[in-house]
Amino acid sequence: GYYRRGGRTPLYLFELSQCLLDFVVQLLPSKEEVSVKEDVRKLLERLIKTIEPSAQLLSFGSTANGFELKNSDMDLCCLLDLRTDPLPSASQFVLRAAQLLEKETKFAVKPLPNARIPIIKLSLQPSPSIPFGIACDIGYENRLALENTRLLFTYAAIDPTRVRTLVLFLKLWSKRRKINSPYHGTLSSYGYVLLIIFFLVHVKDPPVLPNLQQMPPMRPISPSDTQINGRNVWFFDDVDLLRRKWQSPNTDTIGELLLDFFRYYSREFNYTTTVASIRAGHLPKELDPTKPIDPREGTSLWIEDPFETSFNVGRCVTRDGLYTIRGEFMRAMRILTTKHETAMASLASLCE
Ligand code: 3AT
Ligand code: MG
Repeated sequence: GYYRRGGRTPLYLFELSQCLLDFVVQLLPSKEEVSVKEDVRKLLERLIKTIEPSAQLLSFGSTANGFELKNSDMDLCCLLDLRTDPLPSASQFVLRAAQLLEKETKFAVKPLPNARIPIIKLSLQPSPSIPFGIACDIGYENRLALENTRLLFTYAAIDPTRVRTLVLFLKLWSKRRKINSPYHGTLSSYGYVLLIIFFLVHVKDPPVLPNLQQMPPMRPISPSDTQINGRNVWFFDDVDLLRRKWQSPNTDTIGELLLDFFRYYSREFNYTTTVASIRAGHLPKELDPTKPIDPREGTSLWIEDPFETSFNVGRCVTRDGLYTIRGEFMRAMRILTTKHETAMASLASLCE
C-alpha cells in the first residue's frame, strides 16, 4: 500500500522528505565558491570606490537570501551616499563604472545603461582556480531589491529546514525543466520564490509562515523610516524574536508540502481571476474590460511584488509560458504520485 492514496502514505512522504534534504545538500555552493564570490565583491567595491569614494557594493538575490545554488550568478547593488554632489544618474554610473572595470579587471564587461534597471554585466570564463566561472550583475541604487532580499531571508530564517529545502529544490527543478527564463516567457527564480512563500503564508491552513508585512510592530514606526521610493517597505524583521516566539501550528513534512505545492498550482490556483500577493493574500485581478489585453503585459500570471505592489513579477510570463509551467506542475504531481523504486528515483526523474 506504499503508493495508495496518490502517493501520500506516511512512509512514502517521510522517505520523500529525507530524500529532499539529502538532495538539496548537494546543490549548495562549496565554502570555496562562497569565499571566491566574496573576494570578487570586495575587489569590485574597491575599484568602484576609486571613482565614487562613498560607494558600497552589496549582495542581493540568492547570494544574500539563503537560496543560493552552486554556480549561481551574483547580484550586486551599488549604493552611494545620497549627499554625493553631483549624484550620477544610473546610466552615467553604469557607463563610467563599466569603463573602469573593463580597464582594471579580466572580466568581460557589458554595460546596459538603458535597461529598466540599468546594470553592468560581468563574466569570467571558468579556469582551474574558478572552475565554475563567475557571472555577476551590478545594479545601482536598487534599494527595493535589497529590502525584498531581506524579506525573503527573514522568511527563510523562520523555518530554514522546510523553507530553504523547498525553495532550493524548486529552483533547481525549474532550471532543469527550462521554465526559469523570463526572457523566454517563463518565470524568474524570484517569481518562483514568491509563489512558494505565498503558498506557505496564505494557502496552507494552518499556515507554515506568518505574514511578516501584517504582523504588529514591536514599537511605533514612523512612516518616513519605512519608505523607499514612495513604497512602504516595513516588515517584521526581528529574526531572533520570530525564532523564539513564532511556532507554526502546521507540522506538514517537506514531502507533503512539495506535493501540495504542485497540486495547488496545477489545479487549484485560479490564474484567470487571482493575484498572488504575499502582502495581502488572494486579490482579485482588476482588469479594465474596456482595454484590449496587451500580450506583453503577461496578464496570465499575476504575482504582486511585496513592496512594489503595482508591479507584476510574473509579467514576462506569456500565455504559452504559463501553459508550459502548469504542464510541468502536473508532470511533477504525476511523477511524485506514481511508483518509482525509491523516492530518490522520483526526484531524479522529476529533475530530468
Ligand atoms: P538565481 O539563483 O539567480 O536563479 P535569485 O534568487 O538570485 O535566483 P533572481 O536572479 O530571479 O533570483 O533575482 C535576483 C534578485 O533580484 C531577487 C530580487 O531581489 C531582485 N528581483 C528580481 N526580479 C525582480 C523583480 N521583477 N522585481 C523586483 N525585484 C526583482
Ligand atoms: Mg540571481
